[in-house]
Amino acid sequence: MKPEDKLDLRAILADLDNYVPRRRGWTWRKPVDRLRMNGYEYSDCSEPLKNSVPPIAAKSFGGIDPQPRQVITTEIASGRFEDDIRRMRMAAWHGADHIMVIRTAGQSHFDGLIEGTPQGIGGVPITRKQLRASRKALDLIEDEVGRPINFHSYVSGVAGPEIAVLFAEEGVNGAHQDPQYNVLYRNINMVRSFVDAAESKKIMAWADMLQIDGAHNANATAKEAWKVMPELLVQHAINCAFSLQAGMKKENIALSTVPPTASPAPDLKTNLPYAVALRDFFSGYRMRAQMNTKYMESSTREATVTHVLNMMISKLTSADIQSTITPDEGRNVPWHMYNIEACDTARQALVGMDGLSELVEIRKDGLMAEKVREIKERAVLFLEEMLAGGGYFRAVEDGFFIDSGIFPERNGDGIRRKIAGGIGANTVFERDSDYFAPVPCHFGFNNVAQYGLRPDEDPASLIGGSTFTDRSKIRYVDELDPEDNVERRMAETARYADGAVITPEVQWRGDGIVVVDLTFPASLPVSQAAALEIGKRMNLEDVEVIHRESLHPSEATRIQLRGRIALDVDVAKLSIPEEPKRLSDAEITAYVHDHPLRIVAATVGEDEHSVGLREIIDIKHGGIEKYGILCEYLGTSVPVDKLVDAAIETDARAILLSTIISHDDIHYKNMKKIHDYAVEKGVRDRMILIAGGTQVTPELAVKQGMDAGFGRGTHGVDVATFLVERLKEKGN
Ligand code: Z98
Repeated sequence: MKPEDKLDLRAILADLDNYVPRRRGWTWRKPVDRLRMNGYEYSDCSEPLKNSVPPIAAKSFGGIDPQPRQVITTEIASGRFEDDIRRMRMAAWHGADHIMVIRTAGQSHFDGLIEGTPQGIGGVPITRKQLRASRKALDLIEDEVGRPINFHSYVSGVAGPEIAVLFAEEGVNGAHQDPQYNVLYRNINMVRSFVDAAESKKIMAWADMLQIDGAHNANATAKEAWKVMPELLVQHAINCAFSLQAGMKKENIALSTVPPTASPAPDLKTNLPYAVALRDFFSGYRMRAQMNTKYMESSTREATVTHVLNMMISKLTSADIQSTITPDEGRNVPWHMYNIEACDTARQALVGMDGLSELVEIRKDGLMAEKVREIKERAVLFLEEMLAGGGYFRAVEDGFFIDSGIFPERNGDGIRRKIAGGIGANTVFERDSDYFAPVPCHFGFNNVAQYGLRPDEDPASLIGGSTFTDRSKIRYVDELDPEDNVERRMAETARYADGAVITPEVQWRGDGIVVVDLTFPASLPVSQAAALEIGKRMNLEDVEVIHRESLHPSEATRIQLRGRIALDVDVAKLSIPEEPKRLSDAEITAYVHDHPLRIVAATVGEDEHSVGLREIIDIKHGGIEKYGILCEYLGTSVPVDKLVDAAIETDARAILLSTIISHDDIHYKNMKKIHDYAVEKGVRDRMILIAGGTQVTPELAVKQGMDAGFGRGTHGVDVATFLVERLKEKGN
């Protein structure tokens, strides 16, 4: 795959029934000891990518894109896997190597494996076809970026074990699995959930998948998230202990940690001791750090502030995986740009904090010690009370979890589930003494001895193997839904398939969605109504306000609209200006160092508008003096002959003349005059003449005898690039 070529969806869908995923299991980044890039030394970075889009600021740092040591997660699940894989490619180029997909319609509600069809349900149904197409695309993408990409989904609901098998077969590398999630948030029977979890975890262990637990959901659900701190530790503990029992390796068990509070609360005072307490209790386990969805509203800026503060904690306490899901999920507009922005925030912030632990140390006394101890004590007491009261199931019946008080305080409003209630109640039976299941990695009792097998032999050998050992046994079912399937969707957007005609999009090819940012000098309700009206008059369809922010109760309100625009563009008919060629700062500086260069500059004629010219010269905003070019600014309204004479006297190689006034084409007339005068003086060949100004059209300036003309939007680097290139052409 070449960077300039789009993902070939047809090729990905072709022969999918025979595609074999490359590997099983999770992959961590490869740390590099003392990575060197552009003269910097990094302490906590990993192997760089082969291809990437570096952070925007990298242009000032030789285009470097150092990769932090943490795995970076993003969740991509727009409901159309054919579009998701394109976004996966974008995310990988922006530093993500852990891609999650989830049904938007609640995976846990499915009571069976969905093969072949989305059954008209929204979201990504995680069918075999969708998983396989995504994994196949990711295999291409990981070659392109030069780093393995972990593919991840969720093992939950009463179909959990079947889903785990599907994931193991299809090369899914990680999954959320936590029976408490089913119990508390999806009202699935607790006994059934734990039995299913044992089975699922066993399968996940076979596939060497990384597991993430579900404790973070308590944060998102609780009335005040910081009050569930003690029980979060208990929830983590339950899932960790249970997972070990089911045969998972400790290093494949990740805690989903979420800082319980956010600014404007004193964020670090709560979140940092919490993170420290967690790591004290759970050393040896992996930490997957995620933001708290609870506090995310529609402001990307606010989400970014919290995200970065959270990442400081991740750095200080060495999280292994940094999730970027919340900044876009929290906004409820998980669109291309928000996914990518969040990945960029993580990559850049983590790299920016490189070496933090070599510079500062977390205190072990004072407020920190007090808070850590308090959280731990509350958690231990919670666990003890749970055990004393009859154990986990009983505690759930008694509403121990997600109570709005901070333990030991209780407000009696916790989530309560009945041990004999919920979905899948009474579906668990004791195995008979001759129980036998011809499957590998089965949890618990399996009477293989009755068929003469040793405990370490694969029970499936009795029926000629299983899908885990023989892929030909996997039955691949294509989509069955005649309406909602990839072929149908591709036919509907065929117009946009090859990129010859394009329309804006936020998540799906051809969705035509645009976002409009408007600020009105009015109150919030007035501005909102006005924005919708403007949206309609802009001919946007399905206009909706997605963000509102008061700048002042009466002076101004900012509104973001989304709407659909029924416009597209034929690329062949566009006149696409060539990107201006720019030399790097280092190249220009090196050239000027080796070939000292002096210029003179002035506004000419009756023109007093000097600001533009001075910005081009002045070092402050990147003017050409920063490259070591000696600039003689002669002032305003300088007669053209004086300008040329001054250039000759000072042995300058170039003249920069600036002119704004354009009535009667006076600016072009002055250009012609200066050219003629330079010819008359016999210096035109040696001298480079450059004219600039808001009304200057480069081609017309050249016609008047200039070497170059620069109009609106010119920066010092453009002028300096031209000077250096022209001097090189002239053999200096
Ligand atoms: C995250 N997107 O952490 P439904 N099991 C567990 C979960 O945490 C979840 C599911 C299953 C965020 C949080 N978490 C979302 C332990 C979901 C999926 O029923 O499909 O919504 O559950 O990545």
